Amino acid sequence: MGATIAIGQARALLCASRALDLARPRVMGIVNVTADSFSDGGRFVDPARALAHARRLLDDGADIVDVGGESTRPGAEPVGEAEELDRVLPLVEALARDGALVSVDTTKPGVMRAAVAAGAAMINDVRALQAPGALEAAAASQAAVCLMHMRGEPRTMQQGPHYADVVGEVRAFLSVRARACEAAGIARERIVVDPGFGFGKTVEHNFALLRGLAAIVALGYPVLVGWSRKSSLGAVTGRGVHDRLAASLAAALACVARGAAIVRVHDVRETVDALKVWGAAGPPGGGG
Ligand code: 7PM
Repeated sequence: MGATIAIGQARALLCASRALDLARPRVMGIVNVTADSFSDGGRFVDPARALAHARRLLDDGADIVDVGGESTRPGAEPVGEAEELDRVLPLVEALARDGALVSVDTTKPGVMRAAVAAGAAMINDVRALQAPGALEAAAASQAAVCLMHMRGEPRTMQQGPHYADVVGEVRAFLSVRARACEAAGIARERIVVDPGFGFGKTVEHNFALLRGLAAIVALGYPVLVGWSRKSSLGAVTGRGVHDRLAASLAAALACVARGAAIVRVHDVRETVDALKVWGAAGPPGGGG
């Protein structure tokens, strides 16, 4: 009675040996192990500090922690595989030992394989497994995969991105990549898609994608969104990167209202509170 049936929406995501129930929205906490992460100011290059930060996010109610050692910010330079492994593996191992659901944010098949062996249960790839060998590395695991849309390359993607129909093009890309995963043997219950806010998109493109998010949700895969602290929120509010909490919460709720299943955020504690109130409010028009 009063249950909202979202047609075509998955109710659980298979992540290696466990299933993440998606009956309610889930929170992925961001753990950057990079020297140049735009919003952490490089505070978490030290692995011990990164581990403490990740554990706090879990304490704050993160359902997933996303560990990344290669900065994908616009203009960023690539990081070598050995360096990325050094940054990421000790964290993945320690957090998996704690029993956390660990995601690895990488585009490199070698890092995917090593991270999965160290206990990562999700692969978050901003290149949607398009690097040579990445699809095979993911398929050889039982990890969940997050396929993100990006237009262009991180170094140059914000230089005049153009779309005739941003929602249609992002949706078509995600559909093609998800089908490629399924053809490679990745069960559809393991697949998540992500429109990639800020990745080769203007402010207008990002808001068009938000308004049209239902079309991405309608693909039938759980949708993950990452809008936390990003510059489009600064464009709307005029706030700097460290003053975008309220904007990030509003963006997360706007996405969840349109069917997003997982929100990737820096501010886990506040997002969990916002989602609790959101959940308690029930669907709009639900009456008393
Ligand atoms: C500039 C833009 C600086 C983006 C930093 C970022 C996403 C992600 C990132 C996302 C998924 C950040 C990012 N963003 N993975 N990795 N979705 N799946 O905010 O939106 O950390 S990097």
